[in-house]
Amino acid sequence: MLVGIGVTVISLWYGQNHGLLPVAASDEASQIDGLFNTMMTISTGLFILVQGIIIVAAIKYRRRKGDNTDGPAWHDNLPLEILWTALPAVIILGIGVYSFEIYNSMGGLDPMGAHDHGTMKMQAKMRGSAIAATLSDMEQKTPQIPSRKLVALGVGASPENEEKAPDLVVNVTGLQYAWIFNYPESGVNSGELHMPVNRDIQLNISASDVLHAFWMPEFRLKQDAIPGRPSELRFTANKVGEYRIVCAELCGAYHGAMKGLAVVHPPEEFDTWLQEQQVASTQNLEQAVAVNPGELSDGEFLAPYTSELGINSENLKQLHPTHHHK
Ligand SMILES: [Cu+2]
Repeated sequence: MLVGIGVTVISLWYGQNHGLLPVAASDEASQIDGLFNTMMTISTGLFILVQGIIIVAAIKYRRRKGDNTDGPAWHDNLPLEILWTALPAVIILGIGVYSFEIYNSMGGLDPMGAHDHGTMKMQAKMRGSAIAATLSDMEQKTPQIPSRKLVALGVGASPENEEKAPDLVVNVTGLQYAWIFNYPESGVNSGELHMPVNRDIQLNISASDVLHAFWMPEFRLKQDAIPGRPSELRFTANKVGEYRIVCAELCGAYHGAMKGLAVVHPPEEFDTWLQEQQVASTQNLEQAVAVNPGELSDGEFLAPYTSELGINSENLKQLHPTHHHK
């Protein structure tokens, strides 16, 4: 009786104080941690019980000096067998139902649901976006809504957010060996995932070459990034700070270096960041246009090469001004 109470108290304490998990930075994380801590409590109890019995038995039933007889032959103990079959079955069933409940409340049972108006509205918006159209091919690739025949992948809207569009959509592309983030509403591209705190965020995840896995340990979220198959993560970051993004699928020689940064801002700070990025990307587009060789005259096009070619600028001016390189 005393031993039972002792084991229970130790297990309950260790289940809450194991210190194995990093900080929990999303609404979803606390639920996952609840499940993990429950399993930790049960495992600690079982560990102490099994190891305790082994140690006690090894001491109590050790061979005494001069005793060369066989031990008693034991077989078939029906009540014991029923107990050690039923107990794990009940525990596993309980954990199964518990984790199913958590997965459901996170939105894991219906990712990219047919009623997900958020994604569809967002994609319609993107098709009309002039900024998105000028982006390079790779970044512009938007995950399509999968055909009904495919199983949708990821974590979708929680049941209470089902009919709501997400506050922010970010397209995530995994490629050897980086994560690229595209904000379809503003046309911003970034190598870091910036987002506002306490907002409903939707990540549309895809890969442009091989399998990757998008893992945010502090958010307790992980989702495969698959070429040709979009997947989704929908969640709420609830702590301002910087967090790791890790590729969790061996994707090539530099897989170990495929890390990223998730930055959770207060909402106003996020808006400022987004505006800064928009300004920066507009400047980049103008620079790209300025060096488009198709728009240069022969003289302008050849000017940087004159010293290599041994031509002076006077000779360049003699070239026919209407002749353009295409
Ligand atoms: Cu990878």
